Amino acid sequence: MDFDYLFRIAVNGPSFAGKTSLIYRLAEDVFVSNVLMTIGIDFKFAYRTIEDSLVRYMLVSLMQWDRVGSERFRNTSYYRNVLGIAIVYDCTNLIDFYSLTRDYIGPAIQSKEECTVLALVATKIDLEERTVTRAMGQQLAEESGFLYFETSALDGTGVQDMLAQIGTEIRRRVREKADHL
Ligand SMILES: Nc1nc2c(ncn2[C@@H]2O[C@H](COP(=O)(O)OP(=O)(O)OP(=O)(O)O)[C@@H](O)[C@H]2O)c(=O)[nH]1
Ligand SMILES: [Mg+2]
Repeated sequence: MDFDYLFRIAVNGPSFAGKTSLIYRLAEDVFVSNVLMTIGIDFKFAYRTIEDSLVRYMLVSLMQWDRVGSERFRNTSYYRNVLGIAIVYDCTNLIDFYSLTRDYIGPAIQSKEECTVLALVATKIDLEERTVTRAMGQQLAEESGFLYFETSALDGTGVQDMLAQIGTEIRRRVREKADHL
């Protein structure tokens, strides 16, 4: 397919957060109820228009290497040539939420490139057993300089809007940079 822009977006976050489910919702508008844990790499394309431009989003999620005990692999080279980083967390998991800064937000800030758009994404907001509130997510995002979104891959809430806003912000920054060349 012909496209005007290619925006590569890394989708990262704790194991079981819902990264793959979010990617499926974005690329195919489905919820796969028996999705398997990601082994190796997981990626799909999603196509959207921003104004008159067709954008191909390459959505990439890597296996959580920490699961196999190799801490040092966490995040390395994950963010090369990436224009957006979405850190996804499960809003019913308070323990994971408290580790986000150390494990994901900090490394993303450290290794991101100049134009990279950073986004914090709460997911599974359809679940009643939610423990991480919107205010908590918003505050963490604000402190860290991230955009903030609330989503459910299950019913689709907030998912398309998240990609549209991230894409619009990437496009703005890429253009701004081009103007300064
Ligand atoms: N209720 C609900 N469940 C979800 C949602 N998104 C994902 N899940 C479930 O949460 C579990 C983990 O989802 P995955 O998409 O595999 O999560 P992941 O972050 O890719 O997990 P790993 O690849 O193992 O790190 C699965 O049982 C999903 O069905 C959601 O929005 N709502
Ligand atoms: Mg996965």
